[in-house]
Amino acid sequence: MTIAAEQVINGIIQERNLVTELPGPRSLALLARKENAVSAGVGIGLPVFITKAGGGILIDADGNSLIDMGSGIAVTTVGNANPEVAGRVAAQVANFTHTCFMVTPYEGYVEVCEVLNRLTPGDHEKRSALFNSGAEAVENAVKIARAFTGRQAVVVVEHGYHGRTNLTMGMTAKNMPYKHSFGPFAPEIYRVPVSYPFHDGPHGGAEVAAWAISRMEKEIGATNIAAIVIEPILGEGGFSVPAPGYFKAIADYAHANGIVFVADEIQSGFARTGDWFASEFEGVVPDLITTAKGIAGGMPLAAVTGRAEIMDSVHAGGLGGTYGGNPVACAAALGSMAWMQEHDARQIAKEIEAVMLSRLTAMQINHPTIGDIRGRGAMIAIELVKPGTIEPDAARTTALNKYCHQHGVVTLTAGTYGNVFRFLPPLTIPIPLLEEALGILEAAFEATA
Ligand code: PLZ
Repeated sequence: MTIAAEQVINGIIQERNLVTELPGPRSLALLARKENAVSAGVGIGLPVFITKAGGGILIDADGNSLIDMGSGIAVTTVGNANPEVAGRVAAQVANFTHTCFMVTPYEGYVEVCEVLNRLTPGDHEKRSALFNSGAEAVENAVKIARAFTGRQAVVVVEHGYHGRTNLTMGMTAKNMPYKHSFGPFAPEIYRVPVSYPFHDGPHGGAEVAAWAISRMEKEIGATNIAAIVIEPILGEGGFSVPAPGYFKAIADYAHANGIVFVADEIQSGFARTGDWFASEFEGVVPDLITTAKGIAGGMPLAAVTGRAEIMDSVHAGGLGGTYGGNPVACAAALGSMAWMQEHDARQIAKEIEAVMLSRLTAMQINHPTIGDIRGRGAMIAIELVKPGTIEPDAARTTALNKYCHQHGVVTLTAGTYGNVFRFLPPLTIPIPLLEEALGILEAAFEATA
């Protein structure tokens, strides 16, 4: 039998194929080594050790082919080892691997900043600065906002996630596993309500924004607030999309009060949701945007992009770091950005959304534990509850996740209550493979009923 050309990506046949139980013997041996060599503090979702990946498939050390519904937490949006990324990375590695941009610069860094300045919302003058991780980008957005405003307070929202460094742990809502026993956290961080339509009952976006604004007024005072930092779609918090009006009202409040409005688009950004940035669905132009994950096809790169007058308000030498904007990571980003533009990535994300929403909506009829189906583009989630209520069903979520893992589908959970099942497939996943993953999810619902 011949295999249709579109079913082979990166030399990998795009089909799920299990040749051992998961994890198989080689992965189990590697797991034993992991336990002896790696800190127990570093957890693993599914201990199959990966040797090759591409399209929508991950291949493990035992030769199993698994369907990738996580993209390494929204990172490999353009697919793993995308040839456009791999080719540019190889060429860059052969030329030079590092100089430190602050010591002797190179063009790739500037070019990545130019692309980010062009693609982020708003046609005002912009500047960018590059870093290594999402948390580092968030930290720098706060530094920049404080330098620009001369103010200290940072406002974040319930269910928000911003990273694992000290400042970003403090900005993150959920205790376990991110914050527990790691305090004290940085001061001057304030948390206000976020619109969460499935939980808010009759309260719409504008009303929840009014509560949040009232809290800022009474508990902090607008003139003390340097920045409001919000994810336009909650990431780790469970993919809740705020009700219309919420995000815009908070942004308007920030702009009316000299507060820097920062959209953390580290998870929702860069074509993932069917537009370059999720902020665009509400017509919001953030002052600063933080990006990471999907911008560089798997290489560590992050950025802060925003209004030139804010970005340039920092003293010379105030921003940086040894590796920030590493040339190899920049080459990967340029490859990833080129692929997205050539292949109309935003449209692919919308096609994935259509497939997922129709399958999940059909599943909900037989499985009323699916309380809510939400998200945008290739960033979709379901919230699992006791039928007819909003009472979380974390146990069912864990059971479903386990079933999918055992059957060769790499899935992720999320949510403050651990009851959200989220899907972040790479845009290179063939639709039949996506359908197969959803079929296994359906079987998981039946098996765990
Ligand atoms: N802001 C919105 O989603 C990273 C974290 C996984 P880093 N999310 C995945 C985990 O358990 O550590 C994230 C995010 C948003 C910031 C970050 C932080 O990005 O690159 O992980 O530092």
